Amino acid sequence: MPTWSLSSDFSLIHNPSSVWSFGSKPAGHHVTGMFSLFTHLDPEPNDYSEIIAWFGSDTIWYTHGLGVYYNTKPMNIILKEPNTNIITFTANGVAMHPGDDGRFSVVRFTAPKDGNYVLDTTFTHIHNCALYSGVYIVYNNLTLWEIGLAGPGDSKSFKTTDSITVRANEPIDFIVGVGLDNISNCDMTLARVDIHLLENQIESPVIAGSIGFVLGIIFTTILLCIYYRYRGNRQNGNAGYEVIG
Ligand SMILES: [Ca+2]
Repeated sequence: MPTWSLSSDFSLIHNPSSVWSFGSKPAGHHVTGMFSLFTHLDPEPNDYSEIIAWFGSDTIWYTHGLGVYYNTKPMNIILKEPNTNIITFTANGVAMHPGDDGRFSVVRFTAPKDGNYVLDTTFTHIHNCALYSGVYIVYNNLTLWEIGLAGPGDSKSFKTTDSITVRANEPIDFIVGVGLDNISNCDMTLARVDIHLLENQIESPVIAGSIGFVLGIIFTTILLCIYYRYRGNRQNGNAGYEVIG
């Protein structure tokens, strides 16, 4: 079963990379605004260079906050910010932070093929000073899930009970916004996103149809053979009868 994991697939070189792209959506359009790609990757500039982040062209570390962050180490890293707040970055985890102007941080999954996809996601506040954040899952500008996080460590999960049918190249966006308090302070949010493609969901009717078609031809051929052999025997029988008669 093909599987994609936001944290396992994280690229330190390319954006987009494979099915994932990182970027933002503007404030004031809820979560359906135009997606803009982040443009550069920077390591934390002080003592935590193992934490890196993708930012847009107007953002660097400790400016607007808007980015997608990644802990490159297989262990938790506790980052003490210059303003004394603390963020616990989970081992090899991806985190998202909205902009101080209300822009949304977006991780976009682009479906590589038509199929039925299963989404398994968890969003968790990792700032010690966390207040309110909003998290969203949007498919083709249709909101599949929208919920608020409140306070340090708050965590919410979304898993499709069934699968959702997605066509090739359609996007599913995983989004973190400023939330109910309408400010971005302490909104750093861990994002675990795992996606599975169910196999043979689309192909199976085609295969079943092909098998049925082939069986139909074989069955028809057998019937025709029986019919012609029967007719042949009957004609021979008639001919014999006439000669005798
Ligand atoms: Ca907030």
